[in-house]
Amino acid sequence: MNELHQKLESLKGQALQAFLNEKTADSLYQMKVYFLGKKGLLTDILKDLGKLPPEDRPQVGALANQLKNELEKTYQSRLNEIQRTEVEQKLKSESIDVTLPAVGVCKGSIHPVSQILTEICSLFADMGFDIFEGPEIETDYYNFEALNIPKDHPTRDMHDTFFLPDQRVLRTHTSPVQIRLMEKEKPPLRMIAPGVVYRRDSDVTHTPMFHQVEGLVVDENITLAHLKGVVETFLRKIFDSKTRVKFRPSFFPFTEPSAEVDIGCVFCKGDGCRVCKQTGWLEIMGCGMVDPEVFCSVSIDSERYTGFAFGMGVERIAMLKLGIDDIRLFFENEIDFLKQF
Ligand code: 2U9
Repeated sequence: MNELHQKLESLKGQALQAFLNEKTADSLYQMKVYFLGKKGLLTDILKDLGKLPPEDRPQVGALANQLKNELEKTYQSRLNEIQRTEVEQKLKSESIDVTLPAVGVCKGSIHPVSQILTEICSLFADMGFDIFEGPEIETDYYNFEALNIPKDHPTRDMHDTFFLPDQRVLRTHTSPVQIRLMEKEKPPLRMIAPGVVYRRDSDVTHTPMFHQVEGLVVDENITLAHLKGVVETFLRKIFDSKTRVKFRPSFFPFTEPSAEVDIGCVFCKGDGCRVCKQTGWLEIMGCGMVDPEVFCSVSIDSERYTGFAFGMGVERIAMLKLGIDDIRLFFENEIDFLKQF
């Protein structure tokens, strides 16, 4: 056996061992390139073929070919084996245990703010109120001017308005709905306007978008007594039938006189707690008799007709009814929070 012959035999042993040791198709291929590739060990060994006596060359050449074929075969069968194992492992890991209990399908639920909004609307509907909606993008006229809030009036600051091009705004209250209705319909009117409104404000009790329900009643001989009756009835239905209700004088440009309405604290029942800041009272809504200037904007005769209006924040009512202390929870869409309701 000449030296070349020995080298080929040794390469065969190493290559067979290496092929059997490899565990992945990639590394097996690397090994094939290492031994049998163009720049591999076999090519290297055969470079010395020319140094052999001519009579030995055919025999060694044939041996090299035979070796190459054998190694190719071993490579292929090892590759098949690896691929089969890979498929088997994949099937095993992806197999489905049909005896496992089924994963429950989560049923959605109505958002707490929508639930309270629906409850508010249905209470007013029961009292004979119609429901109207309007656009969320409003003109300066419908959001401010027609409501007796002229340009440069200090109360505009309180509205924290989002301004849009062309004198348009995101409505800061649903009051434009009442203006649009009064332009079209003559009294008697008894309606509420639910919907989203926008103000540039954000903390534990304010979000840039929130829901309001405003109400309006216009007819001959409507008085503050009607306003008090409707507001008290509503609050005792939405909270507790024994809820204490208090009217405090206030100011709004669109109502005169105006009042803010407090209820006895729903948490401490009036004893004083953190939520009511030890006062025993919670501010819940605003209201008043429609200012004659507003009737003038919509050409309703304020000598003949009077009216009352009120407004409330839906999230605030939801927070008090459901015992939630951060308004932002309503808008975070956390399933664990929402599924409690
Ligand atoms: C017209 C005339 C009068 C609607 C009113 C309030 C008082 C009020 C606030 C409650 C909490 C807004 O969401 S809040 O910050 N609203 O206090 N709203 S009277 O008065 C109107 C509306 C339309 C034509």
